[in-house]
Amino acid sequence: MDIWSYTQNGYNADDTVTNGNRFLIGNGYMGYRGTMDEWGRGEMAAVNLAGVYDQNGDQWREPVNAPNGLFAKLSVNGEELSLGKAEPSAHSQTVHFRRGTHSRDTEFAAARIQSERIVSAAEPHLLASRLTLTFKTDGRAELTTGIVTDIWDINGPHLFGHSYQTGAVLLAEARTGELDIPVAVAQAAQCGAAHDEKQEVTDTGVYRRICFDAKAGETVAVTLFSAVFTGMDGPEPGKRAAALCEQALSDGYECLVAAHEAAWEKLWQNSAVELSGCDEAARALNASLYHLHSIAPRHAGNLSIPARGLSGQTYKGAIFWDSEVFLFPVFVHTEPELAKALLRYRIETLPGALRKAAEYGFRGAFYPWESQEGGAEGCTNYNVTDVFTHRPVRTYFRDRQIHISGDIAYAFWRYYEITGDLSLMREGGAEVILQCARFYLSRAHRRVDGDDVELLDVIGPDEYHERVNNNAFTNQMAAHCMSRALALTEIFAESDPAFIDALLQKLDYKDDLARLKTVYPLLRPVFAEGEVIEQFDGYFALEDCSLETVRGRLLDEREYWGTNHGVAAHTQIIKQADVVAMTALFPALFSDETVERNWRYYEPRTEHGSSLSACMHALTACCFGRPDLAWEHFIKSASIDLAGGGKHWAGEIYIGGTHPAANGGAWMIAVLGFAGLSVRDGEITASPRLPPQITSLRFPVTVRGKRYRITVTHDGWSREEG
Ligand code: IFM
Repeated sequence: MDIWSYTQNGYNADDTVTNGNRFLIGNGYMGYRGTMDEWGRGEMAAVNLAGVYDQNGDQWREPVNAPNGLFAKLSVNGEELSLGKAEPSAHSQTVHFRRGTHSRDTEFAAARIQSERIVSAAEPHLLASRLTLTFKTDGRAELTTGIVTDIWDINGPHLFGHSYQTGAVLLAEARTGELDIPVAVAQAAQCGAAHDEKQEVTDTGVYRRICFDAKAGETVAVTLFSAVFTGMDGPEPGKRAAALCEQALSDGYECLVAAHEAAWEKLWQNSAVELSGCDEAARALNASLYHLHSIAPRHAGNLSIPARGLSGQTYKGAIFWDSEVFLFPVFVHTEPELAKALLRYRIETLPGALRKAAEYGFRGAFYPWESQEGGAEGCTNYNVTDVFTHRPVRTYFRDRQIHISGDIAYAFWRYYEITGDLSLMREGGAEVILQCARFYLSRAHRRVDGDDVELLDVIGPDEYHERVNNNAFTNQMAAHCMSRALALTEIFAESDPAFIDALLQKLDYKDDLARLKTVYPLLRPVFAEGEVIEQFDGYFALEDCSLETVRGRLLDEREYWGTNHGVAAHTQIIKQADVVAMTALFPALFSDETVERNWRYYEPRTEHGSSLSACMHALTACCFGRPDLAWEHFIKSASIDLAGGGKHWAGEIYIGGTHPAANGGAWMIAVLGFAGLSVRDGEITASPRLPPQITSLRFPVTVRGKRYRITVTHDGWSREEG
């Protein structure tokens, strides 16, 4: 088995949507779905842009898909050779993880179409593809290529006022409806055969029709270059896109691919986890890291990663807690500069979080549950549609999932712990933590009949139980955030008193600081050693039935299990790791016995209805020394996008796409779980807990500016510098 690529042989129309995700390529600036060269909106072909959002009318606000500059459809003697229309005698599709390429190989009666496609890892605005056409009959070949502006959107259209230019470089320009952001796509083509070319503008784009006489046995190569710029990249995106295409044309495809592959190789040198003993798992882990690298916004320095990556507009292209809790760990251990950039997004969106807290009548920073550009809250009050009535259902994710602010503070603190670098705190991280802590101070209640401090009416990670009191995970995150605010002021009081004094003064924080000291110890979840921790007040009183019982109550398989009338809401069945996630994120607080007790209680009661769930269970199983129990969760997390698992539709809403959190979770299980890597005060230790299927793990980590290579076997571990 080649652990660096994945190939699917044969064509099955039912795989169209899944393959769009499975074979995705991207570079953080844009993602190109794994569709065929000749496909369009019907097959969900899309060039999904990072950080450019638009709202059409009162539909959901979502990221913008750019026009497709790599479209290419071949006809021979008038017969269209399109997968899904003409029957292929053979077909395969491959994504190559090490090189970051997509390829297809399709045999029709009249010709064989092979293509390779890249979204350049070296030049964020550039895409290219090379088509190799081998003819089986003599005849007139017509390749229609160009820039297609009739594109797939979930809540679109988003681009208006299209204008086109023909010539050696084709150009399509349009503007978004809401914010009037220009989006420009250019295309250039090179054909290896003597040909005629006609160009035309239609209401679906600007095209060139490349016609030539083909001979049986002859192979013709056609190379396409496309460039994408938007108004977010600076002025005159059209000119820049055209200029980049001209440059690519003169550099040539081989040169672009060489630069692209070199950039990918560097990423792998920094991050590849060599897993020996199980090729299937090794490939799934490579696939996971591949997807993470394909969507990491290295070009920006202040963007984060949407919950479905760059695979489309699902979840409104928004940034969730997934970024800080599930994606950040891999980057902070392998590419700290990128981890810093992801957190910078939260610094820059702090004004949005302050506004949101104020809207709800609180002080401090309440981060959006689904964050878009500038910290705009993308989460609606009606985030689910009832499958029976087709009516929107009031959900409370936006208002009550307050653990988000603590999750963000947690990542800022981990960044400091692992890198030892306080510069991010100075750049705004300290302000983020202080404002998040202040939010919890103003959100908490103190009982009149006692000293307890409580967080009432919240939603924890388990979204099937809305509006609960004292969710253990939320209370712990809030307490941790408050305690980190205090720790930070102490660290700066020693190292840079002028900085912290000025900040506390600017934020008028003196009274809050005093309050934090008394409040946070009272908020921590109280539990006795080795006991099962109640997920929230009253959870144990809910009906304790099996997952199968609850599943059996469904009247429709797409029914939502949560909200008031959901089948899980009045039972102990939960959507995803909640208490288990708390024990995974705060291992020092819980003995192995407590972790195990809680795992054994909650795991059978967990639907794992979210792709975020498996990795938390695997991590904790490693903690209490049972990597064998972690294995199934590891495979599930790592192979999620290869297997095409996860939910694709919720009622009439498409919720499919890639699963970055599970991808990040797979790395966490391998490195933090199986290898037991831990970094405290700049010291690296490992405590191997390899499952029987794995003989060794070898991986790089970067700690306090130094790179190490860690090797873990069943007999122990070692580290080398460099
Ligand atoms: O952030 C998650 C949430 O925990 C469960 N629903 C999907 C979101 C995005 O992945």
